[in-house]
Amino acid sequence: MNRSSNTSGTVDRQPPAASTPSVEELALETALAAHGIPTPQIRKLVRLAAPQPGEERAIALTRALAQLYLFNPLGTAAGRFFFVGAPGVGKTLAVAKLAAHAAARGRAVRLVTCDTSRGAGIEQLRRFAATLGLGIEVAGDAAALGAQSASADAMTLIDSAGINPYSPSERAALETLATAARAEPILVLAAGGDPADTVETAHVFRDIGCQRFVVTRLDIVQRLGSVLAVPEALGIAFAEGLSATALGQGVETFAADSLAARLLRTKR
Ligand SMILES: Nc1nc2c(ncn2[C@@H]2O[C@H](COP(=O)(O)OP(=O)(O)OP(=O)(O)O)[C@@H](O)[C@H]2O)c(=O)[nH]1
Ligand SMILES: [Mg+2]
Repeated sequence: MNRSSNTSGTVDRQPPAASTPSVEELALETALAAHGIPTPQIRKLVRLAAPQPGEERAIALTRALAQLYLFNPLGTAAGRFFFVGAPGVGKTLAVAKLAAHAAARGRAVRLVTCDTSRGAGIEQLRRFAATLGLGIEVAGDAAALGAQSASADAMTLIDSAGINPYSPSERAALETLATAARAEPILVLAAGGDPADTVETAHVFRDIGCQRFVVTRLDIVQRLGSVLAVPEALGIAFAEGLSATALGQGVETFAADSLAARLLRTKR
């Protein structure tokens, strides 16, 4: 309710007159609504993306996204990264693709898996690694992960088994592994699906310590509502976006401008 005072000193209880949205605001609203982004988030983005005179829509949206969300890619950084997520979201492929990306840019890469409950998990990573001319290390439990040697100059990517985020015992087991690994947990999320479901899942992994997330399946999903809902609700940072099954392709460093281009479905 608008409680601004008027000239007689009493409080004016009239609601503010709704301003008519401009053509530009309507066009942006329509583009964002097509992604299934919830209305309050659209309103916020449209408000922050009010274009300066002569400014392109993509530039204005880039400004709004940069103001609202964090972008913090892994790139080729040295360090230990522990990839976590629900079953089948693309963790193993993400590990392999990010390894290929970093190795192609000269970074030493170590590949580790603790997904030893199924032989298939190990073999899948081993096959990807062989394509890259790398071996893999198998560390099936907290003790083995904890006993791994450190290598300050390498990017060490650790694959894990998918967990049911609603299972307290699976969550606790994953947290134990992540702690033992002395690694930053990175959430892997598949694009598409219901925004509320995605946020609930992401919330569980945020509580395990994930501060950034990698998005998979951008090649086969058109709507980014569920992806946008995660930083909006949880404040965690966009890292990379993945959009191909081939190892050497489709690693996108998320940034406000590339995300704006995707949201407006324009080619960059
Ligand atoms: N088109 C496309 N397919 C993907 C992408 N990421 C993963 N996939 C496919 O999704 C399936 C599952 O990928 P995995 O990497 O095995 O998923 P995961 O999370 O490791 O699975 P679990 O270890 O069983 O939990 C595979 O068929 C992948 O090829 C992507 O970005 N685009
Ligand atoms: Mg896997």
